[in-house]
Formats: sequence, C-alpha cells, structure tokens
Amino acid sequence: MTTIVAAATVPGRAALALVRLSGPDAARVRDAVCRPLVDGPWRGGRARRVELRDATGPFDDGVAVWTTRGYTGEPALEVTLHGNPLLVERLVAACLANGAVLAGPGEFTRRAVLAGRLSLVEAEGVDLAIRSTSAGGLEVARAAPRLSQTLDALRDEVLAVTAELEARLDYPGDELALEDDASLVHTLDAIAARSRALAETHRVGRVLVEGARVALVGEVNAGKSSLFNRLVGRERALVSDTPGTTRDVVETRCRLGDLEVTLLDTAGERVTDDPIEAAGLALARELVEGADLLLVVLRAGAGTPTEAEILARTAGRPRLVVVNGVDQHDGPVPEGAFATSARTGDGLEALVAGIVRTLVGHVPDPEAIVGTLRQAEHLRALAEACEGAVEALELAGVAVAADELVHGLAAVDALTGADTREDVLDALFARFCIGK
Ligand SMILES: Nc1nc2c(ncn2[C@@H]2O[C@H](COP(=O)(O)OP(=O)(O)OP(=O)(O)O)[C@@H](O)[C@H]2O)c(=O)[nH]1
Ligand SMILES: [Mg+2]
Repeated sequence: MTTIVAAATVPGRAALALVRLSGPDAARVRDAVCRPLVDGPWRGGRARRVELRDATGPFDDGVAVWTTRGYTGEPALEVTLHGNPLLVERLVAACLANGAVLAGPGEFTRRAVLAGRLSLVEAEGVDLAIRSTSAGGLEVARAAPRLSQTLDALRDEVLAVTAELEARLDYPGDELALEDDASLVHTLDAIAARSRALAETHRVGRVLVEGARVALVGEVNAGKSSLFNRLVGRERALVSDTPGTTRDVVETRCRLGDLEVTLLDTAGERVTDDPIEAAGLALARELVEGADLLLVVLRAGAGTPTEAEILARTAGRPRLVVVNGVDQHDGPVPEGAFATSARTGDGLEALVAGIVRTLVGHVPDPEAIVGTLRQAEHLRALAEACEGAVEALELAGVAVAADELVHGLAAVDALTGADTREDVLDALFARFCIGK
C-alpha cells in the first residue's frame, strides 16, 4: 500500500487549507515535512503547532493532527496551513519528494472502505454530504449509516431464505425444511416490495441532492417569461406583449423553497412559418424532455385550441397547470391548477410551494431515502431476484429459486461493499474529488 497525499480543500485563497497524508510510511513523511514547535513525541489525536518545511527550508506554520489509525484505517496526518495555493502545492510537493504519491479521486474514502471503516453506502454518504444542494439532501447524507443498517438487515433476510432453499436441495428428505413454500413466498414478496419502494425513493433523493429541472411551457404570450422572472427573482428573460418574444431557451438556477432548481423558459407555442422561431420551438421540446417537472402556463380566460393541444400533449408528464393573468381575468380555474398573476405576484407563493411539494412530495423519513442511482439500481436488481425466486418456486423448482437469490445477495453485497471488487470501487470513486 502506498502513502498518499492530497489537499482536502479546494484550490484558492482562504484563511486555511487542509492537506492529508495517509499510509504505512506516513510517519516518515510527516517527520520530513513537519517540525513541531515544542519537542516531544507525536501522540494520536493531538493537535500540534508545526513548522512546515521542504528541501529549501521552512515555508509556513500550521497545525498538524496525527492519528495512528485514522479515517482510512492507516497512520495519517492532517495538516492545516495558511490557505494560499502556493503553500498547499509546496507542502504536497514536499510530501511527494519524500516518497508519498498523489491520491486519486476519493482514495482516502476508498481506503476507509477497504479497511472496513465505512460501508460503500456510508462512503456515498460522504460524497452526498459534499454534493447536496438542499438541507433535505444533507439529511439524506447524514442518514447513510442507517440506510446501511437497513440494507444489512435486508441482506440477512435474503440470506435466511437462501439458506432454507439450499438446505432443501442438500437434504431433499424435507426434515430440515423449516418453512413452507407459502411463507417463503410471502417473505420474498415482502423483500421485493421493500427493495422496490426504497429504489423508488431515489426520485426524491436525486432532487434533494442534485436539484431539479423545471420548465415553463405554454402558448405565446401566456406570461411564461414574466413568471420565470418572478420565480428567479430578477429580470432575467425578455418580456413583451409581442407574441413570440422568447425564442431561445433561457436557463437559470434559482432556489425554490429548500430546493435548487434549474428553471427553463421556452419559446411560446403557435403555428409559425418563421424558421428561427420554429427552430426555437424544436429546441424547447427537446430540452423539456429532460425536465423533472413542467409548468404548463395558460392565459386566464384564453382557452384556445393551442392550449388544449399543449394540455393533451403533456398529460402523461409530471406537471402543474398554471393559469396566469388572474388580475385581468378572474374566471374559474381548472381543478388542481394554480392561479397566478405575474404582474401582481398573487399566487406565486402557493405555486412555489406546489412545485416543491410535487418534486419531493411528503418527504418520507430520510432513513428510507436512497441518494444515488447506483443504490437504486442494485435495489431493483434485488427486487427482481426475489420476484424471480418466487416465480421459480412456483414453476422451475428450488434449485432455480436458490440461484436467483444468489444473484440477489450479490446485488446487496455490491450495494453495501461486502463485495469490494476493484471494478465496483473504481466505478464508485471515479466521481469523488481528490483529497476525499
Ligand atoms: N395583466 C397581466 N399581464 C401579464 C401577466 N403576465 C404577463 N403579462 C403580460 O403579458 C405579456 C406577455 O408576457 P410574457 O411573459 O412575455 O409572455 P410569454 O409567455 O413569455 O410570451 P412568449 O415569449 O411570446 O411565448 C407581457 O406584456 C406581460 O407584461 C399577468 O399576470 N397579468
Ligand atoms: Mg417569453
């Protein structure tokens, strides 16, 4: 195992920066680059003031914490120094000159997983804690250890059923069969349902962690750009009473409630023979495909065939219908629609609340929210394996059912990191930043 070094803080000027060193040779590298201001032995977990030095001599003062079995499960040093990238580079270079190697993305956390200090789900929690764009996402990250326990319990249940099936295969005389088929099927159905339900929570988990894309669509002049400006809180898009004002897609990040949202304003729909406007509409349709939520904006009192067509086309998508311009026309609005006036601001607060509610729903207990696609995919694989085993029990027999469950166990093991094959780890940690 090599001794790795990296800055854990982003490059740039700040009051302080942090450099981490970890590995079997960390003590020797430490002694080459740090000279404690007060003599005495290094003791684990104690902070010491140090002078930092390279071959040319001392270059900064800092505070160093030594651990004999740190985050990574190895001897490790964390040095806090002044937050100038030149100093950080110099310290890292001094460590490299003394035999350390530069850490790869997520390598500190990877070592923590390999040392059994963290499950993969917990390691992903570290990544989520850094990437989360909402308070809800941070809670999902904090709940990673509990999710990890839930998954361990799920694994135990799958293992128990697998053991039962294996026993039947080994001792067909039946005397070892503790449970009848009906109860096994019941257990497997329950595991499959829980796995699927957990995997489904990724829809909310992703929005909490990464944020969402929300697109305004509707007929020309409905007030999309006016609503867009209201939602982002500044005059970002052109507004005019000339139909067809917006042509290009305008995209801006904003906060709606606790969520980070990328809001898209699009060209209004109408029949057009202007090739640029038509191209704008085509681009809008394409970009809108990837949106998590559509705001279908109708003009109060309009009720045109184009509006009816847009409503019909978006019916299968997650959407909110917004009737805008109620300051001018206050007739009845369709059930479930939001009545707004981009001019006066009426109904905007309710609309924002509606957007947040639709995107993250009644946020379930964070323990039960899956934060990464990887986790969701393995959970779906587990559900499929359990469903396959149920089918096999009814048709193909115990051997096939047991085989399905072995695949199910492999899925949970890949999920939690009980299976720490290199390719699993490579794929996971490739996304991490250096120094983590
Ligand atoms: N009275 C009133 N006028 C509004 C409201 N919202 C927008 N308008 C006006 O309606 C006209 C069109 O507004 P835009 O926001 O440009 O409409 P749009 O849907 O973006 O139009 P296109 O970009 O052409 O598709 C402008 O003159 C706005 O000032 C509203 O709630 N009440
Ligand atoms: Mg517009």
